[in-house]
Amino acid sequence: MSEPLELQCAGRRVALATPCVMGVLNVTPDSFSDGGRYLAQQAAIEHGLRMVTEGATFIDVGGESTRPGAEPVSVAEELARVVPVVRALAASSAVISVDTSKPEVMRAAAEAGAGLINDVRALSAAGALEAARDSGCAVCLMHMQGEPRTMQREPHYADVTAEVGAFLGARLAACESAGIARRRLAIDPGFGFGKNAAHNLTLLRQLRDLTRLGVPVLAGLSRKSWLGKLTGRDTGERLAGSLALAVIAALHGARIIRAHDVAATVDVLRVVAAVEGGG
Ligand code: 9MG
Repeated sequence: MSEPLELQCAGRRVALATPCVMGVLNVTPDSFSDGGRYLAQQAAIEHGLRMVTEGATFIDVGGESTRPGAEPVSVAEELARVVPVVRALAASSAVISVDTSKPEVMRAAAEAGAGLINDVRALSAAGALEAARDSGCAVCLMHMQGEPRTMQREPHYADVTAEVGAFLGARLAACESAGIARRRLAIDPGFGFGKNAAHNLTLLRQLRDLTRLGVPVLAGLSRKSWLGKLTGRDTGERLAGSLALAVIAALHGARIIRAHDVAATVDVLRVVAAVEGGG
């Protein structure tokens, strides 16, 4: 089965004939400086608008960190962080994605104008399938082994690509049974989410296998800690490595690349599209 070249995001159809960029926008306490929540949100909105001008097709707004070791936040706190930013960016030309696993946040973000739900728990929380279905948003279903607090302790697979593929296939089926049409669905192997460097490299080499599930594949590779291990670089110095991974993922079939450095990632994907398209 070949994957479709578009994604239905609430009222909008997003073309994915060539790979595009999802810009990362974190609205978490490390982004709340001395100015407090309001100023942090204003800065986040400006940053989001900058990523739109740099060519992001999606902006992924997240209010709860999913880094290894991260602690959960309450529904009320996540709503307060995320909803004003989604509402402010919804009028932009990008599709606003909300990075959440909480049904209440999915519903409020959709109400505020989000077009995509990016769930690292693949709609496994009670009520999440129904909230996503009712929202009309597209959904990205991600694979994770374990939970962010502990997922990197001892990840284990017999065959990482087969296990990730089986999980994502089952979640696609659950979404369809719940009434979420396939044209609204994308999948993500979840690089770094309960995976060591060898698992991530295998998944990247075999990414094409996941496209056979028949929906667009999203890859989040930007600045991840396993890239730090490969290159010996700190977070702020991982641009070259992140771009290399973005190019490889696109060549292996990824249609959406989740990235911090939007302008540079848009450029490399334009080059990939020109080479692959023969243009
Ligand atoms: C929220 N988030 C952090 N990393 C991610 C990744 O690799 N994929 C997706 N879909 N979301 C992510």
